[in-house]
Amino acid sequence: MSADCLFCKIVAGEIPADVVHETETTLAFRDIDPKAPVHVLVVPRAHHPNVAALAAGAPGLAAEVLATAAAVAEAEGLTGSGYRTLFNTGPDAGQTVFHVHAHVLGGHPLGGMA
Ligand code: DGP
Repeated sequence: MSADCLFCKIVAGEIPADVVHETETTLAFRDIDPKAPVHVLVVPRAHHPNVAALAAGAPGLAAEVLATAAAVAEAEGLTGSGYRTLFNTGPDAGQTVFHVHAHVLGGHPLGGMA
């Protein structure tokens, strides 16, 4: 756990979240400011600041985050219509919480990438 990390506090249960899926190593919860009908964040329980650090330091855990994202999409009924999984990395991408998280977005047409 990293001090003053919002998502570490959610993982620890110190801050409430609408959890939709969890595994031994990952947690998935609804985004507080959803950008689509389904907007779920998937985090590893362990603190890594971004996806590059996660992939370099714990590639198996990176795969588990992606597997949880796929399980969330399945559970939310998105696999037929499609969905988007994305990681923002750094300020130019709009990353605001520096505990790596996959956004899982779907439930309506998402349009092209910016
Ligand atoms: P990003 O911009 O990629 O760092 O995404 C951070 C997301 O985290 C953003 O979509 C809003 C969400 N978020 C921020 N604070 C909270 C919170 O306290 N609870 C939940 N569930 N989501 C949060």
